[in-house]
Amino acid sequence: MNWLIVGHGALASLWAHHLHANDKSVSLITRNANTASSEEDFVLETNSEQQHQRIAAIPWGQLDTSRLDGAQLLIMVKAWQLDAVLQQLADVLAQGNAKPNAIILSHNGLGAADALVQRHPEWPLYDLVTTQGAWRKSPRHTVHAGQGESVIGPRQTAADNACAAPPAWFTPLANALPPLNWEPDILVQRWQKLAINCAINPLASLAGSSNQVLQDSQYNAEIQAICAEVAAVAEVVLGQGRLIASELEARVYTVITATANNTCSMLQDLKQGNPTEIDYLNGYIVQLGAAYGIPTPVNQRLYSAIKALQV
Ligand code: KPL
Repeated sequence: MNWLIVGHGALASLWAHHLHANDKSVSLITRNANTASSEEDFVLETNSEQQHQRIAAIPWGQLDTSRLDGAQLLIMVKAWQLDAVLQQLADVLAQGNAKPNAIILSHNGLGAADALVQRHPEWPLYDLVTTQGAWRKSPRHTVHAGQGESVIGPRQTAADNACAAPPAWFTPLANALPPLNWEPDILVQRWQKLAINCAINPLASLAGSSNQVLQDSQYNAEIQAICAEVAAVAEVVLGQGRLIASELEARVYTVITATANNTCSMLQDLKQGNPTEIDYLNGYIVQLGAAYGIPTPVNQRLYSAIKALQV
């Protein structure tokens, strides 16, 4: 089974490491268009223990269609990068008859590359939602700082009936980095993760601290309000009773505890001077709220505060 991992962030490296350590054929697809394929030394640090692995790195320019045929692509890029990456993939796929087994997308937020995805109903698309917490000490050194959990399922819209059984590649992926569960109704899980990120990412980023800071009771009211606003918007988009504000809140606190030592991805982005995913998180809620006449003042305030920090 051939796994191709697209992404340069901590989570892409984390999954590449775990698949490789489980004897899977894994290659990282790199940004550089014209350099040669090579094997590179990557370090994964878990509980202060370092594990070194040599993982194949293939530049996009060298990615011929034969490598894509029957492969599982795990695309772990930022929400704002997804459109360009999927366009690049569409261009490579258009050069031949290659059919990937699976194109698995994993990023924070909702709404990324929706228009492009709709133009490719033939793609075998899946969404992976994870609360694993990881950060990069350097481009090839990743720290696994928070033991989260993951779910994966077929991409679908609110109108679809989700009933698909897990494909053959699911078990090897689940064994590589557990816990990973199969979830036919992945859309509702994406919304739950959206609420988690709408709360943790901007609040921890504005505090300039690891997720632990949100265990302080001074954040309770804001976390409650964020979850209530997300649930109100979700009620219109997903239907009544699919997201319950109090359950979202409980999940936020579970993830805060599990990832207390992690620096959230938004704060990592801000520290590195990169764009954040705020448009696909609180920005997405504000946009839908405006479209459906649902007030979202707390998400709006956090959205504006993070936008003001972005270079
Ligand atoms: O998804 C995350 C992120 O940082 O983006 C969490 C789960 C909140 C971990 O920090």
